[in-house]
Amino acid sequence: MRARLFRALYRIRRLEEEVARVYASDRIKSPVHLSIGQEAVSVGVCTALRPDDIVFGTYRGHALYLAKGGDLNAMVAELFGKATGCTMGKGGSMHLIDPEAGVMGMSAVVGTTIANAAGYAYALKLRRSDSVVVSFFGDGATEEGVFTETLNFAVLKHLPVLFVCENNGYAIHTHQTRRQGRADICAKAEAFGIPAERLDGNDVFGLLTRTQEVLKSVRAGGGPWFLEVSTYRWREHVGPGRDFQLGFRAEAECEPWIAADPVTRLASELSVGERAAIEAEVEEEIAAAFAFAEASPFPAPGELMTDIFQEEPDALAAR
Ligand SMILES: Cc1ncc(C[n+]2csc(CCOP(=O)(O)OP(=O)(O)O)c2C)c(N)n1
Ligand SMILES: [Mg+2]
Repeated sequence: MRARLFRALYRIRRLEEEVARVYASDRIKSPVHLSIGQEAVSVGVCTALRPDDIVFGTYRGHALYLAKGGDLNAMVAELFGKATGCTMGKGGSMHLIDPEAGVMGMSAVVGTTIANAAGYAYALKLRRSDSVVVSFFGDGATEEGVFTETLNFAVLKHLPVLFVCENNGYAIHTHQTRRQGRADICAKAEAFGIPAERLDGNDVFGLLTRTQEVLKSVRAGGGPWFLEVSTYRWREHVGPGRDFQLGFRAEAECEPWIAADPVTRLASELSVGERAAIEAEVEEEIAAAFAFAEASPFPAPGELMTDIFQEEPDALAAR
């Protein structure tokens, strides 16, 4: 399991470092919200999921997409705006989707996919499926009305949904304590009658184990559960660089998170040979994905207006 978790973490870290490196070349056609520093949240939780379980995420979704098994080539091609991308080059980094892997979508609009996740969970329940849905969102999203409305609906309908709040302390440049009168996100969930607990986002084993335990209850019809996972964003809110020079947070605040980085920690716990083999495989896979994206065509001009909205059934039938 250690090698598997290291591989998943290292793969996401290196992919995003490559995205950051290539970004200046303008090959990447959409804004990028990097998860560097936050990878263990997606990896810990998703490693506990079955392939037929479903996830919904946010514009900061590279880690989630890859941790749940989303196709790497289609992701990089999507960032390049190519026709081979996971939304045919029309969604970019903020709208990754891979239905076959159970990655049902991400959105640039803060909070929206929380309700989408509950809707999907409602459908699963009506179909008597024992798959579960995991809804990932940030601490800022808990200030949106849709968050509270969805929690209330989920608990009333006893939905098979796990809410995972990736609390990185900030919404863009504003700290949680300057945005929330009571900076206690678990308390918000508990107020609706949902069991909630706070976990360490650098403890990938702890996240995996606790998610496995919690999902037993969610899968068995026990209703929603809530995890608030403490984590930290190392880079700027959007873009490839750092933002400590802006003055809204001190670089010293990041240092303990870097010191506890699970990518480095797990690497040091593997044998030299095992680590080198994993790293070489991952580097090859990432290089191949960038080459695939580079070689892929842009969508044809005639594709400009296709696949951009769901037509009404009547309009489809009239064709
Ligand atoms: C409905 C809505 N309001 C505001 C924004 C602008 N916005 C983009 S990201 C963001 C911060 C969200 O912070 P958080 O939920 O903590 O996620 P993080 O970026 O930290 O991962 C805001 C306010 C938006 N995209 N959508
Ligand atoms: Mg945040």
